[in-house]
Amino acid sequence: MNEKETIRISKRLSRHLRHDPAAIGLTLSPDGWAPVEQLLRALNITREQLDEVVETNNKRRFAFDGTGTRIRASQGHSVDVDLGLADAVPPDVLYHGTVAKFLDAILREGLRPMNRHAVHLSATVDTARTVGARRGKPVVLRVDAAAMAAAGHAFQVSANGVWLTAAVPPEYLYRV
Ligand code: HQG
Repeated sequence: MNEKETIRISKRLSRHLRHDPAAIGLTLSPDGWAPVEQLLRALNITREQLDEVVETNNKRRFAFDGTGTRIRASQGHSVDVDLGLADAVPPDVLYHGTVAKFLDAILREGLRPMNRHAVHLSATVDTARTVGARRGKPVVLRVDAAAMAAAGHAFQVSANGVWLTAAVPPEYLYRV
């Protein structure tokens, strides 16, 4: 497949495995898994195409279960799933990429998960900048994750290395 085709399939997977499984008649398990066979039929793609998209995806957004018969998105859901991720000790500092127009609200009320299940945080400034750049000129915030953890806030890390937490109160946020 060419890159355009893999990106097109990846976008469809993101949509249906994170936000709208019902649109293609899919039901996710409570922990977010979809049966691979059913997904292939619904999207009219082959197992080889799916494997290639999963394997080459730049953010490794999707993962198969141990048997290879089920697939799920590793983060980013808006549908009600519980990925069952264990709490993890975050690095002392994490980053969040956003854009200037959200800054006043964020510094006032903190980071909220908006439509997703959790606030998404990055381990590096570079990654955060890329996340913010999806919406315009990126603005990067530093999150004092060590202080949050010490205060009892829980963190999880997704299978593809995105740090997740329920919310970030403003006192832990700093402009980079
Ligand atoms: C902002 C992509 C106003 C927040 C990325 C962001 C990521 C607030 C937007 C993943 C706010 C939500 C998630 C507040 C947060 N007031 N705005 N209190 N709190 N915001 O897309 O972090 O490519 O849900 O700054 O790479 O941008 O899909 O979150 O701009 O990992 O795999 O509200 O999605 O991954 O936007 O991105 P999103 P995000 P994928």
